[in-house]
Amino acid sequence: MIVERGPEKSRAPLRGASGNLATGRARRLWMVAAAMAINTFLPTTLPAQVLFTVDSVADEVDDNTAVASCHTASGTCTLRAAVMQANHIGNADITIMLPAGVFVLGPGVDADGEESGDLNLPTPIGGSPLTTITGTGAATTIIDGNLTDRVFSIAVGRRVNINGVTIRNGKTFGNGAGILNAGVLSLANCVIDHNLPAANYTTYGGGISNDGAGSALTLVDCVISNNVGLLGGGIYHGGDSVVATRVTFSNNQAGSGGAILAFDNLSLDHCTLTGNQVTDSGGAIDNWSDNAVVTFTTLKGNIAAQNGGAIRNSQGELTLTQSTADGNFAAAGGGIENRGTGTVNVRQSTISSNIAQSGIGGGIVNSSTLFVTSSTIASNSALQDGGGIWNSGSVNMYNSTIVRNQADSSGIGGSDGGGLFNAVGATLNIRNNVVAGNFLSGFQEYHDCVGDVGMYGNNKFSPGVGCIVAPGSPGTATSLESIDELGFLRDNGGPTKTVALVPMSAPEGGGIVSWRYRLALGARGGCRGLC
Ligand SMILES: [Ca+2]
Ligand SMILES: [Ca+2]
Repeated sequence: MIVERGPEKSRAPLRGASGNLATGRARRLWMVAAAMAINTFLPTTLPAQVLFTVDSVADEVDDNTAVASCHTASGTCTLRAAVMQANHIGNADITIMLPAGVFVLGPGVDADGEESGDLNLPTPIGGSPLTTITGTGAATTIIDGNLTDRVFSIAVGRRVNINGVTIRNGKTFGNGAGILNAGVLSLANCVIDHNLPAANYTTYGGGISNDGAGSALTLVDCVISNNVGLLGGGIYHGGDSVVATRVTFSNNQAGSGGAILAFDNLSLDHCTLTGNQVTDSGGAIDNWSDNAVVTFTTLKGNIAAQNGGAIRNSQGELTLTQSTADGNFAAAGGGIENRGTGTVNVRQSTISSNIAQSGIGGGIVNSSTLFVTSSTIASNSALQDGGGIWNSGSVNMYNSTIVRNQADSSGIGGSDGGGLFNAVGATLNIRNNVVAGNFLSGFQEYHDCVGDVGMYGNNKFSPGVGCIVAPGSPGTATSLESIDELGFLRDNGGPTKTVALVPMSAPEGGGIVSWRYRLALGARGGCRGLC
């Protein structure tokens, strides 16, 4: 329980110890220590801490914000009255406790104030107070915009924590139908559901817009679902940072970036992005940031009508580590499209069973810079060229496995590169890779590559099939003894599913552990028996 209290009394700065002062290094160290001690005990004025306990689900204003209590004309404390009073109380940390219930907001318009429509949290009057809104859990405390206005509007400089609530049914002609954040917002144990544009597809950030200098959004243990926006169905991120941990983005819709569209620092860790859809590109993620990091995350069943079923990297740099993109759909680049000036790093990850329904690149389309390290590209399918990867830029692949991908999926012919398609003039280098069991639909033979491939280290291909070795390549290209050496895509103990190479002299998973078996486990990080 937080008790109301005034500012703490200031303390006098500590004085440094008296006595003889050494010269030289010892004296400098003393001065540093003394400065640190003084800094630690500089006079401080902590903001007051205030608790408002909401006792009514009605949407009713505070009847006198000059009086520092949450109070309505009905003699209650409502969510709106508490927020209004938090805005007027000055430099004080406010905690607003919400009971279980559905808090339906009254009508408003995008430009309205704190008295109506969305709940405005403006720039603080002074200082940097923290406003905390705590519900009883997302299943039981629900703040509902009633599809008349957005739900929360947080201005620049405002710090807000929201915990244990559902925010739903926001609707706006502007951005951020659920939450428009220009401040510093942390969300935990939340659901952001079914927030919509008022005009057809003009809203940036159906669920949340995080935009403006200094804006930062942190999400932990949340679900962002069924939101709709033009850019970023779940989240539009044009601000400073978005950090999401254990967040599920599901069934959001947008023009681009079904789950999230990001222009600056983005971190997704242990997240799930599934069932998001776009009419353009980037079924789950559309990245424009120089610092997009996706770790321990699953992207599954996302759909882009154009490119990048799971991810489009439009520019900047996106790193996918220990993650899986599986079963995503697009016209081209069923899993990932990397274009423009973008760089994509795929590390210890699996790109599997993605489909380019009408174009090139079942797993990945790359026209810029792509690095694939200790990863698996398996069972992807393209209607046209490049079942695994289609490249017109620069690709470097290390210790990776490209298997059972399919090009020319309709079998009508004219398309090439079951595993890898390297366009004329493009660069594709592989080091210690297995590229095998790839095929063209309708043909009874394997088809691993089209185009020159730079070979480094030792590389294995389907029996009797190979790639054209780029002139001057120092590495070797040899064939597997049998295609039966390829195990199934499954859990072999790493962070994602992998394809093991089965020792021909023993049953899969047992018997003699040959160099091939070590090779098979390489997608877990090592360079296997090929180094
Ligand atoms: Ca009041
Ligand atoms: Ca408002």
